[in-house]
Amino acid sequence: AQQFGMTEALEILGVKAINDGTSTGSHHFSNGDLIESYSPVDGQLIGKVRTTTAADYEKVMETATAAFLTFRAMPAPQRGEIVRQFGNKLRELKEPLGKLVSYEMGKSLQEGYGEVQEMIDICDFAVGLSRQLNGQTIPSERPGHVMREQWHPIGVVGIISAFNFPVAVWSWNTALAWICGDVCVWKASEKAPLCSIACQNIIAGVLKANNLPEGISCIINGDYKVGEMMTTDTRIPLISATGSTRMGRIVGATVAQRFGKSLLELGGNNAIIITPSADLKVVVPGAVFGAVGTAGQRCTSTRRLIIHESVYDKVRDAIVGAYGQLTIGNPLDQKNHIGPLIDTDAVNTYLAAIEKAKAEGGKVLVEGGVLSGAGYESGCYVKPAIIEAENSFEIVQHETFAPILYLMKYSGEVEHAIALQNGVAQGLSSAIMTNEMKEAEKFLSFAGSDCGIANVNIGTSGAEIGGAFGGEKETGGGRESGSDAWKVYMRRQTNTINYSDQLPLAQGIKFDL
Ligand code: UN1
Repeated sequence: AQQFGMTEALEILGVKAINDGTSTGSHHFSNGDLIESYSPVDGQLIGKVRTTTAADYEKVMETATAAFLTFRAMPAPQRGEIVRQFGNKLRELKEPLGKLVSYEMGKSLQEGYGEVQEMIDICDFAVGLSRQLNGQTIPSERPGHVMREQWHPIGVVGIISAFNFPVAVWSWNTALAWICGDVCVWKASEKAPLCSIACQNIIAGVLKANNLPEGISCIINGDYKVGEMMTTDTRIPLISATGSTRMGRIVGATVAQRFGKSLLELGGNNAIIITPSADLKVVVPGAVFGAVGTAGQRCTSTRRLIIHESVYDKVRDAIVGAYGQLTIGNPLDQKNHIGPLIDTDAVNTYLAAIEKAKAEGGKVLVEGGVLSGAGYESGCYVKPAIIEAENSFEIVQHETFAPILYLMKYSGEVEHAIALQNGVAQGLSSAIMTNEMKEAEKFLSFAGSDCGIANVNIGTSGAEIGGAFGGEKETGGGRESGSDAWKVYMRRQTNTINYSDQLPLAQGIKFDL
């Protein structure tokens, strides 16, 4: 594989270090203030991006709504061809884009590449799906009648994404929305704006090469006020938002107020149940990657280990031992397992959570703390911590976006562990480590995990795109990505067609004239 330096990667992606926010490729209609993007890796300014004003937003929406009229008329498999070309471009640009993700967001380079791979995968999935947007035929109770269901493009899809997956979550939405015939307006996180410009540049090139309107993919930049322009806009029938439960509560209520649809993918508080028969060879890497991968900033990150008392000491020692092997540092250096948190605010939240856990009676097993000195100048590097805690602690009930892992014991049957696992307000991801078939099946049954994702003998994070992704309760209930998640990007229409000469009414109603 070719190796690019960071400057070269930024240049290839059209986001070469800039100071005035004007040379950001196809980032149109932005005349607002500048957002500065500093890398948590080295604290350096990567570039500046102009935010979207209300007037800019109107231009974006005009472009998007006009593009929808063209795009919805294009046969779905031809739209699939556009997504195929986009996926191929991503294959070509996997290295520079993965690098930018790693540099702007701070996740390890392996995970940066993994994120771009997730984009490629969803494109492949969407291409196949573009020939399978099938409706059903339904038997009619009336003679000479037939019923049918059709799926039509829904319109402009508003996407709000978080800093932690600055490119993949957008593509889960867009790849499906595009084959469905929708156009997209994306408000990326103001903490990773250059990633959004890079993605926009890539798709803009594909659209241009195919003589398609640029409004098929639009971006708007800025803080929550820019997001509000979309959530209150009746021209946007669907808002897909990923982020905190606090944000989702506001977005969901605002969109519901105007009878829009929302797809919410919010906080998680994911646990792994470790039973007496669990295989430590699987438990240790599963739990450790889950807890420290992306520095604990995935919505699927493992936050709690619920361990059977009979194996508690053995499992605790193995996990604590594994933490001793972890290297923290520049995520672009593949020797390091863990990069920085996104910013110093996140560092403060992490420190406060550790203090809170201690104040509530938690026992620190692996000490946290902020790293300083050479290589840690950005002030965003922290040590992953392990704390023995009770599920009922207030802090344990909350999602802290940082590498803090809470350990707790259960005794007796697996039902007790399931009750603890379900005993939080969030419902995204969950896992059980067991070699007992009955325990695994109980965990997966209606009386088992209440999460949208429930795994056996793998951790809580790192879902493949083929399955529907999302969760219940405060996680928001939305499903993105695979399975039949595409249906939310379309509007369903039920048709009844009469091919007889009579007009019999349904339910046997007589109406004689
Ligand atoms: C997220 O953290 O918002 O399952 C998405 C995972 C990744 C996606 C995480 N495929 O961990």
